[in-house]
Amino acid sequence: MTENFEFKLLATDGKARRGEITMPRGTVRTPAFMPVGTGGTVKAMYMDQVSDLGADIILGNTYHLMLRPGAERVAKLGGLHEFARWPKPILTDSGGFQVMSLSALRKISERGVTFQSHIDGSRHEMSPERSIEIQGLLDSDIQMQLDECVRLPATETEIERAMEMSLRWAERCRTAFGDQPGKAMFGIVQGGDAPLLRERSAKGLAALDLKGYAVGGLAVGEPQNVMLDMLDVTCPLLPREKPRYLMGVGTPDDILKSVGHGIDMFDCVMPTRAGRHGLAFTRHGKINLKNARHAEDHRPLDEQSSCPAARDYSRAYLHHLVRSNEILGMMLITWNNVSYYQDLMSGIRASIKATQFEDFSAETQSGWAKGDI
Ligand code: PRF
Repeated sequence: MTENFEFKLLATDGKARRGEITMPRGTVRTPAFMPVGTGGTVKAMYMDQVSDLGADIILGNTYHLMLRPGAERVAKLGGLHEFARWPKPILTDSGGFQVMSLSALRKISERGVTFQSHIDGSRHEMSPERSIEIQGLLDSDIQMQLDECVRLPATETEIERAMEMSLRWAERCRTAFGDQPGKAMFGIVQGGDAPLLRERSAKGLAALDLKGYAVGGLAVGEPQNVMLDMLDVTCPLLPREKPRYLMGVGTPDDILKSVGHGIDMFDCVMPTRAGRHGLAFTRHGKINLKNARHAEDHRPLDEQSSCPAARDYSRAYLHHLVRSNEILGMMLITWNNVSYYQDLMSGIRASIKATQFEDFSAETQSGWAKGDI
């Protein structure tokens, strides 16, 4: 195992890339999907299940963990890996995005963000430096710069102000992070739906020579074609030999298309959140298990899946669990969904290796087109 953080590009197929990030806690095969483990748990799953499904890395949240149980407390308990019993790599989001979407009375200025906790109303401040300090206390392997994400639609003036400030924060975060050979701090491209602002952001960050780059500020209210257009503007301006992470994306279709535009890493609450709401992702598309038509359906979600949740339980039983609000219903459907997402990524990687990404993509999409069966 390496002492350093390294990204190796192993193969390309059109704009799609297959690679490997190596770091002391393990190797991440890309394109990668990171299950979201917000508060130190991938909701409704055991870490062993997450690992067994092929996830090489999970995402944790600065915002949630700083409020509860507190970053200093996690550090005292041996860091997030030890605390949550996930020994493999962890990426932490910086907190700004969650502050803006979850907390009350939030204020953002050049110094950072101030906000009130959504849990107990307590007041907090987070500067770019403090965000990096917290991520260090959590001992996360990939740390994200503090940024400001503007929801779309927004005025160009507003998008530009947030993008320029995020760029200045990237520098402050880089200084605060310093030189940590086995870890990485990623910058985040902002710039909304304005191609020129995306360009300025990507070039500004590329000049900072960071170990990886995220694309933020997308999947925040714009249509999918706008998101993909922004990737087309952004990706060519990012260094080819560094990983690219599209934050908070997305549906299986978003992921497939974004890989086709040059993205290497993803995270999203979709598989876990949908799982808790009775929505299952399968090769044949989404299945809403709340629906009465599953009440006497003997078939499993997918008899060909290697995941017991997909293969061994009838839709009728899953329907019953969901309707009765049973914990096991959430656990089984989340298990199925994370399995589906990890299998999708593994299929994507294999197809890039075989230079058959386009065919894989078309076949996968036509599977979904068969609809809610
Ligand atoms: N910035 C950060 N986290 C994020 C986003 C962002 O723009 C998004 C937008 N899709 C999701 N998560 N820091």
